[in-house]
Amino acid sequence: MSAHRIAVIPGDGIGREVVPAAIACLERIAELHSLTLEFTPFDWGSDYYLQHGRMMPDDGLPQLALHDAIYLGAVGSPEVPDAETLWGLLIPIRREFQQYINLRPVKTLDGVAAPLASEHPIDLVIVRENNEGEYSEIGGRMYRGLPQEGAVQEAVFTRLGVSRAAHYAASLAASRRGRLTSATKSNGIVHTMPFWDEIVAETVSLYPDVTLTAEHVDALAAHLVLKPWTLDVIVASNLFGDILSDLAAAVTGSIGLAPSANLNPEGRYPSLFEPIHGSAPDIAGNGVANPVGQIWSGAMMLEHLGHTQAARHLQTAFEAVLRDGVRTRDIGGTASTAEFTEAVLSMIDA
Ligand code: GGG
Repeated sequence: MSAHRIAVIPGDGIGREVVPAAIACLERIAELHSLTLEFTPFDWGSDYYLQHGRMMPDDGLPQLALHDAIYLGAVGSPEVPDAETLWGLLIPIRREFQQYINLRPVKTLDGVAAPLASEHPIDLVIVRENNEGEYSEIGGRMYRGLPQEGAVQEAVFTRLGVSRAAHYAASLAASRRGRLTSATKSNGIVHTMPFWDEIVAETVSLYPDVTLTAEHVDALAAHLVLKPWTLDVIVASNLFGDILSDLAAAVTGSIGLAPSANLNPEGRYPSLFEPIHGSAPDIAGNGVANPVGQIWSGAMMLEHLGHTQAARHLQTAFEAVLRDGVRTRDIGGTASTAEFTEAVLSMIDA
């Protein structure tokens, strides 16, 4: 079995706590399934920025290109301007490696109370367009400091970008329950959203087994809170997908639970795996962060690398630990990150 080279960027805050926890689990799984996972750590992030004035070195992207996958913790620090942390690291990686799909599965997990979703289990996937849309560098500030000061921010939607996200989402829906919901806001956003709607509808019409519903993002947010179990696959723009996935994860109990895969579906470039949560500076350093989102992202990485059985083993292990009642603070328990991780390691061996 050939080795997989994995670039590891713990990043900031709790990223530095949950990444080592998840790597311990991945190493144990690798050992049991005779896989060779070579983890190469990169100390990039906000501390690197404070020392060097950038989030990663100039040759950061070429260094990452030498790997089969990238495993990221979190970025964000109160000491670094917000936009630097994303535009100096995460967004260049997503763009350089054509990771145009951000896959964000959300489901209820036994042992985790989800008061808003107690009636039926939730099992949905958000397909977020990951390379364009509202995440755009086009715009500017004018008349700084004057009463007439203003800012302009453009959103960019292309036929290529929207249609490939819609294809991916439709094909995923066809392999699941056949229901695709598109997040729109074409009543308020009069150019890009009608364009999004047209291309999504055109693309999904090629999938006869998929039923498409367009929902305004505000109504969809309410839908996610009130009847999330009726949703199957959601396709959304970059910003809408980011917001909806935090909301959906919170509905299942905590944003600490949810994983994500930033995929280059063609496999031409490395894909990146990260939990959806951020660096949580308010709890960083206390050893209490929930490592589930990071561990689950690791299972998605194993699946992507072609190791379905190993991925399932990891997934069933952390799910069994939750079912047994071992819980971190964010989901009503008392377990530390280390205690939860120990429980997962024992479950892997069981
Ligand atoms: N775990 C990844 C992370 O640090 N996320 C923080 C964040 O704000 N991400 C924005 C995004 O995914 O676009």
